[in-house]
Amino acid sequence: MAKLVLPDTENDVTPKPLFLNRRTIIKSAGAALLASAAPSILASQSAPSWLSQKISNTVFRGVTTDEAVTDQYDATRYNNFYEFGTGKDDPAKYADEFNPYPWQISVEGECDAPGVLSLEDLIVSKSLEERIYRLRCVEAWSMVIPWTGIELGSLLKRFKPNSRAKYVVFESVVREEELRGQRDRFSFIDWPYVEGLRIDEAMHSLSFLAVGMYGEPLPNQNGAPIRLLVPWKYGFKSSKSIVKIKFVESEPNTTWNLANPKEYGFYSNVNPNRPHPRWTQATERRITGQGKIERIPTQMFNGYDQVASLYEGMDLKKFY
Ligand SMILES: Nc1nc2c(c(=O)[nH]1)N[C@H]1C(S)=C(S)[C@@H](COP(=O)(O)O)O[C@H]1N2
Ligand SMILES: [Mo]
Repeated sequence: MAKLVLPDTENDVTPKPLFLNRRTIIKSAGAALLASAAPSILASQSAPSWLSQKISNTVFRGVTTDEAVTDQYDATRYNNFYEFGTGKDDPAKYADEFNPYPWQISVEGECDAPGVLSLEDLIVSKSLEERIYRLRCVEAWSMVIPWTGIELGSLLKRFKPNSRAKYVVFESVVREEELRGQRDRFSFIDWPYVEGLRIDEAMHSLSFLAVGMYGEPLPNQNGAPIRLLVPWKYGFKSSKSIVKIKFVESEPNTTWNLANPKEYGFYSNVNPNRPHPRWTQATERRITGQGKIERIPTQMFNGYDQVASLYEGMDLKKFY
């Protein structure tokens, strides 16, 4: 974490209203101030202008929280994105080796209207919303991040999943030339990075596809140009840089479950009562910025109780 500590120019955490204010101020003050006030996020500068504009014009906030929002600096410098390497600072360090635009997503499997769509096809006609979500990594750190995007379910419906569509699989990008983690022959991950949800989880209104964060297009290190957010599950379920969505009939194999089935289950709902075999999940280290880290209790479903009905009658220690 030491690398993330900024010069102590601001006190403690920036409360949300101040954060939002600052963003408005930064925006209206033009590029020069932007460059000095916020460390530049070069990766997002390759995003097409229609996308930047659509994101920065988004005013509707669908979901929010009273908690302090994590500084943009930290949320874009301390990442897990093994395609760039396993170090927390690898994704930001190597982000500009990846050129996500133009982008296509293929939607296939058990559905009546499969297709290959460009990012424009998916996003242009939709109205975006901002959602401030807690992100709880299975490693027991967490952040609070404002994302811009669309509900996953609203997008999935368009492809008309059929009655055999019981699960949805998400595949991340494979580009060995651009993603140095995929060139690493000692990598324990069999690329692509694959994740999945049960169809009712995918259709839940909290499941979200983001194209932006902090009012800007996603930086490459955070999963440009489009990534999933499933805020009641451990962070690794929130796949980055998605190229394929597939409707399937049976529970799919997923990257972390394959890597270590005892430690990482298919469901991976945030659960303070089920310790990871090597550490407790009862608490987490909340990263807010300026080097401030607070140890706080972890909440069941990461505090998103509205999903509890999805798991009625299931033993969540068995289906971890
Ligand atoms: N394709 C892909 N998606 C991924 C990962 C990854 O390594 N590859 N890491 C996951 C993990 S472990 C976490 S905690 C979150 C981190 O998201 P962030 O870096 O935007 O905070 O991304 C998830 N999505
Ligand atoms: Mo994670």
